Amino acid sequence: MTVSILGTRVIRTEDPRFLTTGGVYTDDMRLPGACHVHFVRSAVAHARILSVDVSAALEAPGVIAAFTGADLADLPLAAPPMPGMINAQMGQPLLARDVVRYVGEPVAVVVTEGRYQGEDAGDLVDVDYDVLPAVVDMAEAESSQTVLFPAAGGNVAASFGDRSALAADLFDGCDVVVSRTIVNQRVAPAPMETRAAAASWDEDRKLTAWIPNQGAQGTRGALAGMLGIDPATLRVITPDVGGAFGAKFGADPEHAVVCWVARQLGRPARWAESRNENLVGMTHGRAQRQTVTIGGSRDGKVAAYRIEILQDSGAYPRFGAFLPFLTILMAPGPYAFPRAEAVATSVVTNTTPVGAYRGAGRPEATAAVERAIDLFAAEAGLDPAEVRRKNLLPAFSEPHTTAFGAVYDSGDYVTALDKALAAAGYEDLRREQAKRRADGDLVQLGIGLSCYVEITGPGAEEGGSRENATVEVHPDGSATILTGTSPHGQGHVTVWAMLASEELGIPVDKIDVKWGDTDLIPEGGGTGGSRSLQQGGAAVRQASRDLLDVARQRAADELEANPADLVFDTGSSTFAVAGDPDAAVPLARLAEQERLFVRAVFAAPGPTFPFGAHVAVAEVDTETGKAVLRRVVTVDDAGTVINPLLAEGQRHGGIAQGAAQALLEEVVYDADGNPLTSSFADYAIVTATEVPTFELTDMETPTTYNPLGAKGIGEAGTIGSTPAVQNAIVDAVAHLGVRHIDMPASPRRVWEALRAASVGGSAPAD
Ligand code: MCN
Repeated sequence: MTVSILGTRVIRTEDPRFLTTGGVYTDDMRLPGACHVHFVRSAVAHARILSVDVSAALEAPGVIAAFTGADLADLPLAAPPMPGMINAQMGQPLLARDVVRYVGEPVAVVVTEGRYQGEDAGDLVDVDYDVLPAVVDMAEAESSQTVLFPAAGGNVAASFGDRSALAADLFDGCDVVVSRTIVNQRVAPAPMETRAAAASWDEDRKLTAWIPNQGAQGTRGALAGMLGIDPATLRVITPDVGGAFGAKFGADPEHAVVCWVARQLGRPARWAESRNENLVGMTHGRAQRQTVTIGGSRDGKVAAYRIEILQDSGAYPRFGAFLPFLTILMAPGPYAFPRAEAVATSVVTNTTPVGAYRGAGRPEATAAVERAIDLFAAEAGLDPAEVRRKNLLPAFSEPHTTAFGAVYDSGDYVTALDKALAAAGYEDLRREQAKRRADGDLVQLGIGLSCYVEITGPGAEEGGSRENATVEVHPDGSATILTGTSPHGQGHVTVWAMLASEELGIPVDKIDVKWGDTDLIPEGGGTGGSRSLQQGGAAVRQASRDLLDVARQRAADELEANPADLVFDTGSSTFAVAGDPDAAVPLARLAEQERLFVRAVFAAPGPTFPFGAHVAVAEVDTETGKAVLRRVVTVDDAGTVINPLLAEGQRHGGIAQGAAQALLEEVVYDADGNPLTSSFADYAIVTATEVPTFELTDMETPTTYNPLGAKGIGEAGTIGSTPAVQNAIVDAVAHLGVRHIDMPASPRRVWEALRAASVGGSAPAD
């Protein structure tokens, strides 16, 4: 009997290369004769450009050329996504033309023979700015006299729902009603590999662009749009990618400029940004201000919930302007609230554009509702675990449609919560907390909970719900898979090989996986929204099975047998006539005369909804305000898990990133729109010292939406952990009168909240 490889901890086959010779990233690509592009970026947040003088830069050593917005004036503006939903008048020129709208906006480029010459020459570009008032606070953007795009008629990029239609009687009959404005702060994706591009045009005017991205096909479309060229004349290649976290989907104006420069100068061009550029130039994430109101009975049953969202889109609406759509879709989370309302407005401000960042809209929904539940529990004087249990949807295996139109495929939220509480030893933790409170310890203990459900593989918004895969078996017994997904740390090479190996019996280490070359794989949805396994992996399985059908026919011809009489033995990867093992032919031999390959497309009937529960334990020093995360215990149910090692890796990374938002990370601007966090000295990116070892509990509730039974796991950890950690910190000082602390819970914020509570007020909102 052959033992299934699925569900086993196969070690990542990607790693030997990364751990020995290292990856080959865009900046490592050899491109003989390439010139280097250096971006001159705006030093002011909002200004009219009076002039850009590149003459001194042109005299500097190594300078080949310099270009300004005027040189690219005939190129289309980079259009906001989601036409019809987001104000189309807010497009971005590839290089600023008349106005700059954020610090870091590309204004000019200097092209040099050597990379470092560009840094020096860039300083010689003289930009004359007529500085305008900057809109930095999203709450001021809506009513501000300063309008970023006069043609757009205001600073609103998008509206979701009708604010004037909010029900006046939503909370009627509630014994307890709490309302609070909370901040889901702006964070930086900060992948290890910053943005980069290399571009080369051949004699037939065909462009090849090497770009670190999350889907070469989507990047091709975005680049073609910005360059005003036919996508068929463009080949995008994805070298190794050092992390992306949602921020490398599609293409940025800088990528298009590098391609344009290469065409203009008739020689290859390349660019790799510095960390400083990355922190101000790459899209940021989150950036919502949420007003939550929750009401219900004194015994803890919630009757109504409302969330009003203000989304900061940054200077040019990108995916960030659309985030509230997903936040609203997931607003009630796993709860059975009888009444719920949600509205949102996305505004533009003079800050770096906001885009997708791990979870993209769903962590914001979870953070809001999980804070709201805790506020409600505190007001009613109830245990937050009990309030959650009372309001969670009961287990269901048939699709459940929410008030906001999400169709949850399957779920068992109460079991997830109970498992997490049991694994954490919840009762013991509460006892320990009670003791420290009674003793008046300086260091208090906080226990934070969060229950979540999220959407994965959400459809066209993040790459489409269809995915293709081609599987080919070679005469030497090896196989190749072509996939439309685009791994950048998720381990698709290992898992796609496991899926094909399971069907074909070819060992995992003899299966090669290719992606990220639009000439080789013209179609694909890429990797985002934790869609890859449930759609791309399902396509690999389908292609493998279809390939066996083709091979069976060939084997039947060869063995002069009826196809139905053949048995495929995965152990030996061989077809044999049933009852006559001597009449056999190996799969590999069937590829000798004619290539043996099949392309399959898997179309998912809909997105899937992974869920879970997190328990965080934090200690807070009540004198200094310093919070330390002691434990994170999680249940993350992603349906059937194909490789537990990889799924756990995704959970670990996700939990750390989510905890980082609660504890440390925040992009900060001053009142004039100057970024104050443009290096890792100021942007407190999480490290291993700030997080404990995570305690993971398994739970698998398979979905019927794909033959693997799998839901996504790539973002779950981030979604669950942020509110659990935030709630733990608030809980540690709740007995001292603190009800809320905005993220990140820096010692200063915690200390201020404690001080405000001790003088009878509430924490200052900042
Ligand atoms: N997996 C599994 N069983 C499941 C679900 C997933 O074995 N039930 C495995 C998959 O085979 C895959 C991995 O877990 O190897 C993640 O799969 P999936 O949940 O389908 O997510 P994607 O591969 O589509 O990854 C996208 C997701 C997103 S949206 C972000 S953002 C993110 C993330 O993955 N960015 C990452 N994880 C990241 N990890 C790294 N190292 N770097 C990033 O930039």
